[in-house]
Amino acid sequence: MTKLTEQATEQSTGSQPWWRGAAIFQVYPRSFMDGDGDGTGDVAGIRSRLPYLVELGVDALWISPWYVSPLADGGYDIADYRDIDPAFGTLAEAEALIAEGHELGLRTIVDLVPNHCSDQHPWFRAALAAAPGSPERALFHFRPGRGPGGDLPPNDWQAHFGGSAWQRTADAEGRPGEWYLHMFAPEQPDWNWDNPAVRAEFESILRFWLDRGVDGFRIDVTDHLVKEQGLPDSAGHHGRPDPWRDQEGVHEIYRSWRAIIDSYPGERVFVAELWENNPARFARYLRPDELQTAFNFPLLKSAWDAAELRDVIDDTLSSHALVGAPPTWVLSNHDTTRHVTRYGRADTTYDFDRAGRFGRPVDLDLGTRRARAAALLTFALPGGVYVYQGDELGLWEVEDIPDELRQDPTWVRSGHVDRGRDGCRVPLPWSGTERPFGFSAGDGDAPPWLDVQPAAWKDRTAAAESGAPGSHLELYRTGLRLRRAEPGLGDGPMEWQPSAPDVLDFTRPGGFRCMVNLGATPVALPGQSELLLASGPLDGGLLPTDTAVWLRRTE
Ligand code: TEU
Repeated sequence: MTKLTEQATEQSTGSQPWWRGAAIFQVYPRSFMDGDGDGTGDVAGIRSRLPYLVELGVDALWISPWYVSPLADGGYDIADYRDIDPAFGTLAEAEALIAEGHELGLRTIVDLVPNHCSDQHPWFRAALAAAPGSPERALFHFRPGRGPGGDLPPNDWQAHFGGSAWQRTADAEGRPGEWYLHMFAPEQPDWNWDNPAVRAEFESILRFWLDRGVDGFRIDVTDHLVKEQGLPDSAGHHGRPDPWRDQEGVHEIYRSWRAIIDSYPGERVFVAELWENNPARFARYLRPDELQTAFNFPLLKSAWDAAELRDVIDDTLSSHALVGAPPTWVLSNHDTTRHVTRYGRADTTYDFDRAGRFGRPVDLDLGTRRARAAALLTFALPGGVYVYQGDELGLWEVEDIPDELRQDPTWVRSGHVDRGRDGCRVPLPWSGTERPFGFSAGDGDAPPWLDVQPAAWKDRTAAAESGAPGSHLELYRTGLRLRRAEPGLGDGPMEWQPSAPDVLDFTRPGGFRCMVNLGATPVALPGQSELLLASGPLDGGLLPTDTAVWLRRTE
């Protein structure tokens, strides 16, 4: 492993920036590793596992929010953007983590949440205490209500977590007053990005973390910051972007951020979280003077179906090619059903309304086999790749969480219809045969904050899988190591090979070839090729169903 200083020297001699082909590991801090035994994952826990991430073979970690937060939305409700929540540790520990990562050749990307803050943020507390029309309220979107007595929300926008996107305020005597906008939970008021003070504050927050050595920012709901002037109803809004997202003005913000990040040494990067289906609209965020990369969802949303995956891959390549940005590939994250479970159901498409899918039969062996093949597929595709914590262990969604333990606000906000995202946020199993499987170290012995690990995870701990031939973890380690060593992988071209309709078959430079069989019957492997890696057992010269191989041409 080379230190980052040495890598920077190599890069300055002409190779591509690291982020064009990086493997990035997502840490959800609450559930990654608890270093002090209080049952909540923390910065000390992440630091203790940096060697694990080095051995896994990733280039960077992206850390979901670790800032001061009441955790009304798992940390995506920030009360202080410049400090670490005491439950997670201290700012000094965060700085130490960034520095230790660099020593080990690992970069750190932090999560920036600029669309909204926490209702406990001092600026929002001040806004609530101030009068309508005050400068304090102008930092957010406060409006009088409609209808008699202002009893109706100012417009018809719906919050993503359910219900109206507006919350009514009350004064000290309990008299109802203005409403404020929250596109997510009521505890997450939206900032008013038309206000120069908000822009200045976030530029300062960017510099705060850049000064502490972070290598980049993942930007939460990238397209939401600017709202359409006048906050019009969404009904009858046909033919234009939704009034709460993808407004022209958002691009100016990202151009100014890009100038800031480029003024710092090293190759620092933005990652845009973008749920945008229109390829041309999507690409606009990745123009050369805006954000360098996006966290890209189409593959995650695609069924386990060769034709659909081929289309998604082609569309992803062409939308990124419009602006010369590197594609990225994602199978799971902290908001979505773990893909071992998704691929183990009869219907493998992603379900936005997860309520409909919950509790349907899952064949975990099938899902695991497909997840292994999908890992080799994503590692072989052009561009960057994301690994969500636990993907590398083959963890599945925990669907049998007792209702009273559910923490995700979507559960309550949806009127107990959407069972939420807790099932992919269960504390990781590290070692041992008993729950909590080494999740907590240190003096404390508190149970995990979400104490629902399945007993069967005794076979899915990092310790159990480490060194075990054929384990999920060893497949990831070998795959990521080969990916790094293969000059044709990461950023660069790919070429589809003629194949049966249910087979994905493509080559990369240097004689590298990836084949994935999604059909019902085994297919013949090509001659004159050396086997580099297989996601599962091969059947002589045949590639079985739901299996992927990496090959190299030998002629
Ligand atoms: O998610 C953005 C987002 O659009 C999600 O609401 C997504 O559609 C949903 O979770 C799918 O199930 C980001 C964060 O990743 C998420 O954790 C936060 O809750 C949300 O923003 C608000 O900050």
